[in-house]
Amino acid sequence: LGSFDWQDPFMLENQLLEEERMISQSARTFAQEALQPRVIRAYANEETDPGIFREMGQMGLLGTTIPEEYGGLSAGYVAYGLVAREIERVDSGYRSMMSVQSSLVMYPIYAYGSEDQRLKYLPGLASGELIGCFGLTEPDAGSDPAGMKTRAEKTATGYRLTGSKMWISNAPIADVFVVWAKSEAHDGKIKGFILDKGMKGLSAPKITGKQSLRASVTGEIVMDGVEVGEDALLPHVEGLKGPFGCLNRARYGIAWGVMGSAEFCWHAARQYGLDRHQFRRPLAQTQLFQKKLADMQTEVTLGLQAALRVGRLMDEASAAPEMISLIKRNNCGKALDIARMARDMHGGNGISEEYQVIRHMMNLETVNTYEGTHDVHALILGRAQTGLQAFF
Ligand code: TGC
Ligand code: FAD
Repeated sequence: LGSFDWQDPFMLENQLLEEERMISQSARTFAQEALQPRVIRAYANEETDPGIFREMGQMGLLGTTIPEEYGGLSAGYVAYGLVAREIERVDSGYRSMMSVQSSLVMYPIYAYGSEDQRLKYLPGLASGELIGCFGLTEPDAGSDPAGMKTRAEKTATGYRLTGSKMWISNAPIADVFVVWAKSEAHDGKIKGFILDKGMKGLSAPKITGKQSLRASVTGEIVMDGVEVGEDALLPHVEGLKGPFGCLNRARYGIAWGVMGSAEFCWHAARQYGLDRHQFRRPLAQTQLFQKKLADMQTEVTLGLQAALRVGRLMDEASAAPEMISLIKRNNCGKALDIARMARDMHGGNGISEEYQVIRHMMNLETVNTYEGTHDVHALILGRAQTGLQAFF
């Protein structure tokens, strides 16, 4: 029989290719050396350092799946997931910055854009010189994006966009805005547009007072008759499958990412239990504490193995969106349970920024909600197994 590594019970490491192990290791070194030292202050002050995009770009962590000719790494989806796990081990907000740029901005420009659009935007986005955001959600259209009100009217030379987007990651510091609107020239179907910072009528006010994901800036996108040329339209997709094609990739990455956050909380709780003595023995020597650690270990191990399985299928182009809903929903929910448990196991110290578990817990409240809430993914899975639509 083999040996048992408590940190890696199913020997995930052994299931990775050499290139994947190297990308994961360099993402881990970067996250621990460049991001970990600044996250506590950034979160406390609700500050996002835009320079992080350039640092990530230099490390090759933006657009890892995009071909090298456009500045990406031409790596697979397992490698992308491993990067998300390492960044989110530090903070879900930093992973958000990376995954919006990679899956929600670079991917649609690569997959749905013209060659001119690819050449104009992708190298700058890959290096982090340009920062991107993705506008789908609106004040009155969150879980139901088909209800969006943003409109693109045809003009002589292009389109005029009017509407507003809400809860948009990176928006206040973005140079490039991928936004989705109902286009009158396309029978009211949803089309994607690329807008540039500074266009007349375009603004992105910051949303302040967030108690979650504070190291990642969030804003609105206000489009007050923004005039764009024909070259702003993403030509190769139409309908909700455009934004959903991007969300499939981002949701998949989140399923890995939250496991990084959960691993941080689990390891912190274990160490705290070994160090902290009550009733003349370490907390880790009590049955209740060990049961909680066993639950955390079990859920992280199963969640990572499931993410790896779906990643391998993504790399074979045979993953179905429902598989992604299953792991996004499960892994976010389990990570949130683990973070709440770790917070409790730290006692009073658990509410202090110094121990970091409460920051992860607060962040995971957002991650459980965005990119399709926990319940919306249940409805997607319920529809797939009953054939019955329960959204409305
Ligand atoms: P439905 O009728 O199911 O589908 C409409 C059309 O879309 C196609 N489709 C998909 N295509 C590719 N991948 C998927 N996952 C797809 N899901 C649906 C579908 O085939 C159909 O195509 P066609 O050609 O037949 O028209 O649409 P519905 O309106 O009933 O949708 C319901 C529901 C709940 C599934 C959907 O609207 C949903 O997933 N809602 C959640 C919204 C959401 O996830 N928003 C995310 C906003 S972005 C974000 O949160 C970024 S945070 C990033 C960060 O900071 O990290
Ligand atoms: P609602 O849709 O109003 O849902 C409220 C509650 O009702 C939830 O519990 C939900 O599960 C439940 N519910 C909804 N419909 C049903 C139903 N049919 N049956 C049962 N229950 C239902 N969006 C972007 O486009 N780009 C971004 O970059 C982005 N970044 C974000 C960053 C942050 C920090 C946050 C908080 C959000 C971000 N979002 C972004 C928006 C996010 O995707 C939405 O918040 C999410 O999709 C939920 O929409 P909503 O907030 O309108 O909630």
